[in-house]
Amino acid sequence: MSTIISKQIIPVSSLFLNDVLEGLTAEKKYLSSKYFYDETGDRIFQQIMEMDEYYLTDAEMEILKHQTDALADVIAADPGAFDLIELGAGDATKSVHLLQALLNRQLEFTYLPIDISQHVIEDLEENLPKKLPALNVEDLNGDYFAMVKKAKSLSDRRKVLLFMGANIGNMDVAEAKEFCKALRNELSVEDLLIIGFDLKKNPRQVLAAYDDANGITKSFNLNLLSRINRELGGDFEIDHFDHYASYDPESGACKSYLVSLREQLVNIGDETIRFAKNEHIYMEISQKYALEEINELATDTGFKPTEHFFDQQNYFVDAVWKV
Ligand code: AVJ
Repeated sequence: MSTIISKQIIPVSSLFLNDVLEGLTAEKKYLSSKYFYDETGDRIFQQIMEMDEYYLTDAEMEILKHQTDALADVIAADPGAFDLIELGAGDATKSVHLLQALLNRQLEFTYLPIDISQHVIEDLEENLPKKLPALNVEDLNGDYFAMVKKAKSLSDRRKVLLFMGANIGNMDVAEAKEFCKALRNELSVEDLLIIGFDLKKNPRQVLAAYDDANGITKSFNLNLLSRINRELGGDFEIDHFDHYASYDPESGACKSYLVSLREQLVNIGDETIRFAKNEHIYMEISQKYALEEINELATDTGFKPTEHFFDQQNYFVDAVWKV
């Protein structure tokens, strides 16, 4: 016998369509960078991480490779079993080093990776057991908060949250504050957050990472227009848009835009969207922080910053925040 439980399923594409139309009919046009990561976007992001200009990946990799033991010490300071929840796990190439160190210590934990890319999670599901056969993995695909709540409902073990890779940079400072507050509300005293920030540095170096000579970041941004064409039946002429990146060393905001190279009409579903010549679409923020700003964010949102792990060049920091 089988029971059919009827539940309303909102297809991802209708959320995607709603968000796209909301952004492109707004007075100042914008699209959400969370939609960059379809299969093509995932591939282009891999290329970004391999670019000479994109210093972030190497910097954080150096931290995870060379300070693995110190990081593991922080996590193992509390002797109890735990859930290690990684928000935005990606392909986990960086976290693998930490996971290995935790396994070596024979700590009792389950790794729960979360990513907005379905494709990335499927990859991880297949490849992680090959790399780390002893690891207990439970995949959580979906929204960060829904998944943290779900993890809490699955077990009452203490939670160690990883939010690395400067993923928090994709929020502006106000959004980051709301996010950290909300995260804090989900956590209890024995829980831990390890969070990665890209630090303010020479403005030319920051800008180059988002305005690379080979146009990989440009194609990363343009891919979202192609994705709208593919999935929502849009008719963007990709060649009629250019990419523009800017960095403001004062605020630390690094922003990406697409610029319409001519006056043009674009159809998406039943909507027609008009672009003036040189009109821009705001695509993404990659916020950079000074250490004082990071600590302020922690204390303003109810966390206690306890340790900081830097790469040798001080490009990047993985901060440990306690509740
Ligand atoms: C994945 C959010 C860390 O902002 O540096 C890279 C995404 N965008 N190049 C970043 C990205 C353009 C990246 N994060």
